[in-house]
Amino acid sequence: MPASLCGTWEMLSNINLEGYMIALGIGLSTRKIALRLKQRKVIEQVRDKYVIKTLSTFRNYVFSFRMDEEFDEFTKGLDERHCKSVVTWEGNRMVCIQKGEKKNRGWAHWIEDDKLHLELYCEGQTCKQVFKRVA
Ligand code: ECB
Repeated sequence: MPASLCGTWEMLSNINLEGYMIALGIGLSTRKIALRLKQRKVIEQVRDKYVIKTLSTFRNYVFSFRMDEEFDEFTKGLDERHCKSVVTWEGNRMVCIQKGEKKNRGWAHWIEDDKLHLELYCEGQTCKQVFKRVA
């Protein structure tokens, strides 16, 4: 099992969220708000069940899953699409593939230098986020 991702994490950097949001078809006014947010991640694990909460002053996004099990994801408050999503470990990376209307969509989390890293990708655009641990 790779280093634990569990805990509370505060955003340090957020590169190309704009490109990622455009790829998802998010409108200009929502993008302007979203770009200003300092997101927090809360990652919890109980036995084989994970919960990842993305929190902000504007909207929150919460989803839960079991490893290696495909589930229906509805990206409520984000681009509001339905995906067939599956999360697996690839080495030390927690990798999610989000099959649906948008091609080549997914994300990966990993720990590097005690920081939580996240790449969110969609149709050739990649958003890179780094978080520091706060709890
Ligand atoms: C929930 C905080 C951000 C709210 C932004 C609101 C509107 C923008 C609409 C769509 C933009 C798409 C994504 C914003 C960036 C990150 C949100 C969570 C993305 C995600 O899928 O995180 C994964 C990996 O940690 C867990 O769900």
